[in-house]
Amino acid sequence: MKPLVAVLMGSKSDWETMRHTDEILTQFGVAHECRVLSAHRTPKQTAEYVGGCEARGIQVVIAAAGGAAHLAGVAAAHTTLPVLGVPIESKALKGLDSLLATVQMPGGIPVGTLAIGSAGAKNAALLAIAILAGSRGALRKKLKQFRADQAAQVLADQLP
Ligand code: RP5
Repeated sequence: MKPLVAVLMGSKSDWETMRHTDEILTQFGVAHECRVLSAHRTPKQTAEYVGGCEARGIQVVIAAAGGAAHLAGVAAAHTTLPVLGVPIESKALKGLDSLLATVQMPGGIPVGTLAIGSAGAKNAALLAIAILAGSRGALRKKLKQFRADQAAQVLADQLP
């Protein structure tokens, strides 16, 4: 199956967080591919990869990075596809650095920035699914079911 979502991360060390994105996309049956590409360590390859995404049928790019987290912004500079940014929880500043670097884009080049860490990684997948569901009824149905199951679980899990 041709991938619809590209999941990028600045380092293999980001996988511990980004495996949540991978898991949710897999759970929903959304074809995707995960790549380690860095805005700083592999700038040329990052530009080439993102620049080629649209022609390959990819519809959403998710980019995660920590610290000087420029990956999502650089990705957004090279494509008009929607780019969702996940700030990785850094050791030094607990991800506040990643959040600010990802979210503070100049007007004109948008990045939809999610929460720091695993919540952001999960929600990036769910937001990508919501975007894709706009033209895919079956996916919209799955998303509604996911929400209903989640609500039922919260209501069932009451305090003693
Ligand atoms: C960023 O630097 C990566 O996204 C990662 O979160 C952080 C640390 O990378 P490593 O030193 O673990 O490779 O570019």
